[in-house]
Amino acid sequence: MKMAYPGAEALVALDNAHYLHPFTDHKALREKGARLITRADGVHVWDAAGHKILDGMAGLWCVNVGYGRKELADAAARQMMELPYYNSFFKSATVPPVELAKQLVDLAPKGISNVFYASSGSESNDTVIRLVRHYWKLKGQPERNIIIARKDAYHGSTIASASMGGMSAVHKQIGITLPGFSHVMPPYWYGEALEGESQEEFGLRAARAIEERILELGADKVAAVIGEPIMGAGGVRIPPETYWPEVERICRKYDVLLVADEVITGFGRTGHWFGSQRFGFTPDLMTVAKGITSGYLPLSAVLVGERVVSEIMEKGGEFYHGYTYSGHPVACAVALENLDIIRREGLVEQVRNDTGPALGRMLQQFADHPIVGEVRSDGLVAALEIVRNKKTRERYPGDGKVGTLCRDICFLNNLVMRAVGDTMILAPPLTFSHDNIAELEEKIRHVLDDTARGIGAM
Ligand code: PXG
Repeated sequence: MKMAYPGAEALVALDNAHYLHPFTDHKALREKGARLITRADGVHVWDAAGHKILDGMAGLWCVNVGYGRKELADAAARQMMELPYYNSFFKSATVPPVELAKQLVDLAPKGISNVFYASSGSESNDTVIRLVRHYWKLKGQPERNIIIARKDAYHGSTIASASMGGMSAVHKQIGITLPGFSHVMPPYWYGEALEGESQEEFGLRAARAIEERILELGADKVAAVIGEPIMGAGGVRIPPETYWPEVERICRKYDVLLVADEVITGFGRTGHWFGSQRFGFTPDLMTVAKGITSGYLPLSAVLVGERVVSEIMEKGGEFYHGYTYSGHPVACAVALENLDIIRREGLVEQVRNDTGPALGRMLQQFADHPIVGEVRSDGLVAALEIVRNKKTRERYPGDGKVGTLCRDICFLNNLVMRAVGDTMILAPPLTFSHDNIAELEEKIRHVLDDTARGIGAM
């Protein structure tokens, strides 16, 4: 194929020769070569061949305000000329992270009063682990060191955050995962409910799996419970409304810290600033990343509640933890401008009252499609689950082969939709308009029909 971007073929060859990509089967990648993305604007990206592609994943769940925002580039350039870098170790601070901390605290649920910065969700979750253990040591209960997480959770790719995550294939590849984590069932009604069990009943049962585990381990051994308000990379699993309030009640009952991993659900994704506000619970700690800068620069943070902060402040003693780029002034300047855009354009309200419900209505039409088992969405995050038998919810054999086929057909139709097994995922930029929803609808119709024909289901 003739490529529109100069030197594209040579670049793809160099990519094959020298670039190890994240989460990639390199043997398979080499057979076809990478798809080179060369520019973007709004909710579309362009590849080297000149295809205009609708980005249904906001990059990787992060480009919340969309592409091509000059304000963000200007904010970065201004800060780079003023002060490109200084650290916040050794009793120093720079201006943007201070201002950003105040804004984050004001946006977060009540009780959150302080911010610790890093550059990625994985690092921030490592910080969560360090903070939680530090807290219980300061409290004189160092034996409280187990963190309960959910199976299929994604908390990052460092050894600690991946051990805390619940992905069995990842654990198998790591070999010896870190001790100190215990995994319980996820709140995945469509996949795990008993026959006739309502969403509400199932939500309570899934929450009580945490209580059972606390009792099994001994409450005096459990430091924290961590969860994504909506599980993202695990397949957009939206918990029943009963789940989080019950998890919160259980954590309070046994005096266990509650941690919300808001890396995906933060900054408007669900039509609320944070997923914990959407589901009505108050975490002691929160991890944020991705949408904090809309992905324009790497930045993450742990938002820390008064319960933990007061212990650290009162007892004193150095917390031996931090990163060179903790509170990077340029990344924080971009985050400040990004929050301004979200507020100025009313994106959170727009998702909650307008485009979120509109996306949900559009997708629900496909619930009748012959290969679609369940359609679920919340704000601008959604999933279409492909099944062989709609009644029994039987999946296709082949461990995600149909999802991969569907994703490849998306590529052919200039749509980015991610596959998790046989579940197709959407998390578009929060600027997604009604026109974009109409464009998406047409593409999804083609993609699902072609996928169904491809597997002989239509
Ligand atoms: N927590 C959650 C909930 C995430 O979704 C991380 C932590 C780790 O963040 P960093 O910045 O270290 O990547 C994530 C990241 C996918 C996919 O395929 C999802 C993520 C990362 C890579 C791929 O859906 N989420």
